[in-house]
Amino acid sequence: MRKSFSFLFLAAMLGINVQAQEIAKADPACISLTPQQNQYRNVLDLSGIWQFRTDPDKVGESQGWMNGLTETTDIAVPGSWNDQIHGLHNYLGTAWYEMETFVPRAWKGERIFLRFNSVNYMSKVFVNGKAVGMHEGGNLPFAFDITPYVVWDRKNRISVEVENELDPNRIPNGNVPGAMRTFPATNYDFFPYCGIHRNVMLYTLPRTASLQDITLRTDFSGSTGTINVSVKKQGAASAGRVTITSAEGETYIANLRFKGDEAEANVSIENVHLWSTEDPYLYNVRVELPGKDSYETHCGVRTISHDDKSILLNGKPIKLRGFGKHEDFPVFGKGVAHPVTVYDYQLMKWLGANSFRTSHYPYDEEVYNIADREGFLIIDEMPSVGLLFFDGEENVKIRQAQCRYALEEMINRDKNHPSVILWSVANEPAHKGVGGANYDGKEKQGEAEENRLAIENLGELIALAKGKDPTRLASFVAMSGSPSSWHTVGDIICVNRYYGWYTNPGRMDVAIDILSRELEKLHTTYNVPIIMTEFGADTSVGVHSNSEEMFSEEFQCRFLGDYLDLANQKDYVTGMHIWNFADFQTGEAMHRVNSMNYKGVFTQTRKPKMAAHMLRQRWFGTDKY
Ligand code: BDP
Repeated sequence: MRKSFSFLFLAAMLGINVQAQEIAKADPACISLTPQQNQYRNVLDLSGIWQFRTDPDKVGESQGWMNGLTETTDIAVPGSWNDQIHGLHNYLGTAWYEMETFVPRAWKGERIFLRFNSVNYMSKVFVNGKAVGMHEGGNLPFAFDITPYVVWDRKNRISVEVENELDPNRIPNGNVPGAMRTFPATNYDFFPYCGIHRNVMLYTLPRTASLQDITLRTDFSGSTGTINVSVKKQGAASAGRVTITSAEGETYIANLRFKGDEAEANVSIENVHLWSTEDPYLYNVRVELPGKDSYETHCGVRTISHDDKSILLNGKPIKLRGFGKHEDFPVFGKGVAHPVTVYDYQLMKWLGANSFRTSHYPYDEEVYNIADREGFLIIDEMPSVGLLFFDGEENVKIRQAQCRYALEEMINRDKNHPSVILWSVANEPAHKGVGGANYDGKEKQGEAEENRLAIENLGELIALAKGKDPTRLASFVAMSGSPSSWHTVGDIICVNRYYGWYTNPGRMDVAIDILSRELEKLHTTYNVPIIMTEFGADTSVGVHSNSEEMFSEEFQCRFLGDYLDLANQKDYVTGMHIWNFADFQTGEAMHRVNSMNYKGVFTQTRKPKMAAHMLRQRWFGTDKY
């Protein structure tokens, strides 16, 4: 278990009175294998109505709230607290959750873990009044071994202290001096929902020996595929077995011989059935420590690479058609809402989309499982929106440490999904001169230092991603006006552009001309494929205009249509992701009517705007943008 050297710092931020006690920081190695129920493992989902109380003065720890919460309100877990509890919409401070559960007697003798799939932002977890660990950062799971804290003769009390205050050194950041003037003061354009956002589960791992991690890497040559399976275990087991089964029932078996806690097998598959967007074929993979533990997952055999113009899926150029999305729905906030997850896939298929980006943070795990089965391609993005590189190296270092941690968690969790093709290590790292100031090509004061830090730190994250996973692409998503030199760090170029909206508003002729010239320049300079990861226009549903004025449904169709037409003329544009799939909640700002970003092609409750019908006509059954 990794101990936290930064606990005192974190505790100070949480307002916790700390004695010189060590509190475990969650170990990213614990989250690699999603808990599953089988003959060796058990899972108990703790979703339901929990008890809740805010702690604005941060007195809970010193008053012992982990020993029993009083004056509570009901709260649904998972779900954000902001729009569930009246009066808490803008409350980002400390709050406590509590629930009680028996641990089944049959679990005695096993190792017992408690896993949270996402809590925003800082959490400290107590079992029966004892602190079992802490975690920083939302949108990714964390788990603790709670075996020593479990009681068997009565219910176990699980208490969680959570807060989501905005801070320039958090990921993503907020309360940044001089940044976007929104309330709450996020440095990003979506609402800072708080609380336990995804499922919470108790699960067991067999005590004598258990599988800790499985990494699947695939390749093929001619009609022969290979699945490389590398396995990490804990405890006493010297041998294991891998069984791969096709949908038609052919099986391939390989033995594992452990050296220390690691073993590897290469499984060859004749007449391999590849995974692709049109035919998302999956093999079943079962890893066993015979008589001790087993784990089952799925695998799509496919390769991802790129040439100078395209991303190549199984060696063939692919055009990504789709969206940037958000986890966002009325009342749920960022709480998992699987009917919405399922419906979103239905709608994307209806449109003929084949991909999306998990802007601006990793999504719930089921989202990736469905993508694997449905043949969607995912750009998996870390929660690092609006990173700053101009407020001094010390601050950059603090954020970079948190980025490394989130990157490790994200890749541990998502590395086996065939749907994931690219790791995005940041969305729109901010640039001091942004807003067109860089267009004159002259260096601004302090810019050389900012550029050095940006290239070094983004470059480090990309190198870490490629080191951990050499089978996928890695890059970051750049905003308009950020220095072109930053593009040297990624495998391919990802850019967000709003010409015709934030700049040259309404002037689509001018916008397309600027965009066309910029794309040419980027491609001739870097000679790599380009994905337009965002472009879009706020649109009020039901507002029409005979002259395609901004905010009308006609303007959104014109804007998106013009961008897509241009992309069809540029053979090095390998992806077009519209911003956004659906309207979503933001903070209050003069440019956000109703605290909403209305760039969705669907409304927040998934009603189509005119643009959705236009996209279906353009995309469904074609391979064009
Ligand atoms: C981009 C951001 C995205 C915003 C979008 C917009 O990446 O999060 O929502 O602009 O302004 O800069 O709509």
